[in-house]
Order: sequence, then structure tokens, then C-alpha cells
Amino acid sequence: RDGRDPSVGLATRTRSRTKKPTPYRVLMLNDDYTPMEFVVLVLQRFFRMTMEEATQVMLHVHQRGVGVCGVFSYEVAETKVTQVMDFARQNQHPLQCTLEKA
Ligand code: TYC
Repeated sequence: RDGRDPSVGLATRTRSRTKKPTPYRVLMLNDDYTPMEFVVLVLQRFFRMTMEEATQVMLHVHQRGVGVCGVFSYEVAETKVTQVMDFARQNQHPLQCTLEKA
């Protein structure tokens, strides 16, 4: 190994350089009409929270206006937002969900 071929030696790295995606927060927004139980159900169904976690996040959003459902890659975050909005619409609730760069 004389250092002239840049590919030689790279394979000996114990940690390869894996590019991590930019993280995005999925946010839940408060409104005056969506039932608390529905928000808890959404958090359990789409964000895999326990009833206790979901209740805590729902109450935070209810009191503060906005709360974090989770942090994901852009693709996953966008999918979650679409799933929540579709589910809320199907059930005729005005629940709003959005994403922002973490
Ligand atoms: N504010 C709603 C109510 O009083 C409950 C609610 C909580 C709605 C969180 C949306 O993201 C939300 N029924």
C-alpha cells in the first residue's frame, strides 16, 4: 500500500460514511373541534404511541397550540402528514398536521 490508489485502504474503515437524511419534525396543531379521543387515536395509530404518551402529547397540543408527533426523514414525515390529514378528513375533523425541518 503506497497511498497512490485512493480506493486502497478505504475498505478498512470500521465505520463507513453513511449519509443520514435531514430530520423533519411532524407537528400536530390544535383546533376547537377535533375530539380529544380522536387525536389520541391518531397518535397511537400513526405514531405508534401508547395511550399514555398519546394523551400527554394531545394535552400539550391542546394547551400550547402545537406539539411534536415525531422526527423522521422527509419522505416518512410527508407520508405521516398525508395519512393523518386523510384520516381526519374521512372522519370530518379539521385536525391539521404539518412538517418542518428539525
Ligand atoms: N382542542 C380540542 C378540543 O378541545 C382537542 C384537540 C387537541 C384538537 C389536539 C386538536 O391537535 C389537537 N376538543
